[in-house]
Amino acid sequence: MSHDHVHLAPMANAVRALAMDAVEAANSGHPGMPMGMADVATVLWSEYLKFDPAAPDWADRDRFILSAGHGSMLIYALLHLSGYERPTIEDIRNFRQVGSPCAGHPENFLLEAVEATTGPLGQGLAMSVGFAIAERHLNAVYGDALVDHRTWVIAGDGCLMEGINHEAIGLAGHLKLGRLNVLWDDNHITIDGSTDLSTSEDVRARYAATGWHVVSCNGHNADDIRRALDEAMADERPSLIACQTVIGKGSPNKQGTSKTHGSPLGADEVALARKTLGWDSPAFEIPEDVLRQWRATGERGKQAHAEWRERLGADARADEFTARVSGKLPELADWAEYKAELASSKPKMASRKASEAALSVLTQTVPAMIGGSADLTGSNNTKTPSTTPLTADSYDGRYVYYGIREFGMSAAMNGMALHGGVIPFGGTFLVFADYCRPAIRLSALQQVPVVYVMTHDSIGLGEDGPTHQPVEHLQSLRAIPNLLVMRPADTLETAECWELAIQQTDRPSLLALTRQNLPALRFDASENLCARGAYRLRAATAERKVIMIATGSEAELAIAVAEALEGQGIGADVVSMPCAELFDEQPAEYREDVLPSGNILRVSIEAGITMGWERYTHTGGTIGLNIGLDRFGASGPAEVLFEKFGFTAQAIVPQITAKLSN
Ligand SMILES: Cc1ncc(C[n+]2csc(CCOP(=O)(O)OP(=O)(O)O)c2C)c(N)n1
Ligand SMILES: [Mg+2]
Repeated sequence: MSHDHVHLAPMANAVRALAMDAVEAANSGHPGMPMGMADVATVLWSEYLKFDPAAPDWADRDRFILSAGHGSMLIYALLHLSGYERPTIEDIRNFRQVGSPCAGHPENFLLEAVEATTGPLGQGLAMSVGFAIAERHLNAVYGDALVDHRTWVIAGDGCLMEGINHEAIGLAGHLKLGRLNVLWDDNHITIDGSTDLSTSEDVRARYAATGWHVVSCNGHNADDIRRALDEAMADERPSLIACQTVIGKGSPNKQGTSKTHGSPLGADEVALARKTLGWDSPAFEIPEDVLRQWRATGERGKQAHAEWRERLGADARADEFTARVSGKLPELADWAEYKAELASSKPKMASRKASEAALSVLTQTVPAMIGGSADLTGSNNTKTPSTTPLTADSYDGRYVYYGIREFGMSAAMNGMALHGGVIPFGGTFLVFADYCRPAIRLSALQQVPVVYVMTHDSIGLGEDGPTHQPVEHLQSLRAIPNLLVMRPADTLETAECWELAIQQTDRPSLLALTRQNLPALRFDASENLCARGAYRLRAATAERKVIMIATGSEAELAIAVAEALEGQGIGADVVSMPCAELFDEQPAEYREDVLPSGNILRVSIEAGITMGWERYTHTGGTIGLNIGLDRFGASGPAEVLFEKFGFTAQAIVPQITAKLSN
């Protein structure tokens, strides 16, 4: 490679200038990180990264993830300078303003070339592990000609200090993801000041201990950066490249201090930095020769992209590959038959088993599905005959043993989904949704169709006791926008929910499934009623006085209650509500039909907190009844617990009749 040493410094200074000027204009933002990493990023983008600014969706591009998302101006500057259509210089002038795609932190849904939403420290790097898994898997399936790219990450001290970093690098080291290269902005500074305030960890030793290759470089010396990048690319292991940098490099009075981390430098200091850097262009103006140099960096990728397109054109599986990376599902062969069979055979089984049965059919027809579990494979029932293990020796496998790394698993699944070409699903106990909640939130924010398989969804798990019994989880997950929380009531509903989950293109789904057996409740598979979110499972025979709304294992109970009420001449509907979010999206007439307004008592039944159920039960002047569990559970057999906590017809019927008579 021939390197034009002379021009790298002005190119890097263009990044610095845009960063400090945009932060100045917004009067908020983080200039330190982009200024400190400008040299490293310039070498990476101009000589190593495989990208084509004209085709941000090119399937075989290298992925660049700015895990240190607070340094968002770095990626905005790189994208603009190298010639992407967006962000424009106008977008950058409007950094951090409503309507600009240059948001405070990089958002994958605002700029096509932003691969992942970052800012919650540690998660960008952890998602990158998923990107790297997806790349190796698709490479194993489609070969070097179509899939052969790297995942580059810029991470800060914060990303490496967060607990999730341990999970992420452990998984990456174990899977020997050699195409994952992490550039660590090793600047010894965080918000509070020197890293000496809070850590004395030997980060390099920790990475080495988890199977990573570690190399260091002077992050302000282009030759040294190249040496380190070359070494990282040559090594078979994932690499940590510790780039020794000075935060805010170029700001004469503030560089090297936390003052540059998250505040504008101030007009005077910006002027001094211009002098120091030898940068005399006005704010937001890039000298033509520097811009030309930057625009030329896209040429390498343009060429590579053209060659790749030729290979794709000649590939027998071109159509299949293109459909797959664009997220198109194949025809679900045998699926209608499968559901019809459930409706007629009326199996009694736990919904986790029902999920396994559905998955067995789906994973056979949908090769993009990659499963896994955080060490609860036998409990979550996530493994099927079609999903052989994905290991360092066989990336073509489709089942990841994530280990006891719920957060790492979930972040990796986000990365896999963002990469494209794979549909990740992974399991743990519902109670441990808390261990991965920040990643579930990012699935929803990033609009990716990850599927969370969360079993042991109530006190119905029994003997493991309150540490393992979710109580507040369902409602707290329903509080996350853009997440479908699904709690099916029987095998058919479970199949329907799975069908819906894999059909989503821009939101994640979470299936809450039972450990204990459930009877079949639905005997007609002609329409996917779960798609409505809620539907009338049982219609009142006597004059309707009560509507019970139940989810999952409590649907069976609601039917028992309804039958007891009918015995007293009280007509009772049972509405099964597997997915409140989907119900809320239904047209008003449908919702009115299922939950008619007027003087009918509404009762919610769910073995979890009642908070939130008032939305469906307290309407039209009627205060309904909420049957739930507003306390922690207890250790014991499931049936005993349901009885103890009032989940029986005997306990519920009198509450309803009392309510009706006053
Ligand atoms: C999970 C999480 N916790 C806290 C923050 C707030 N925060 C943003 S940047 C930062 C310091 C990060 O330090 P470092 O990664 O070294 O960045 P540098 O100061 O070197 O740019 C913190 C605490 C965050 N964004 N995410
Ligand atoms: Mg730092």
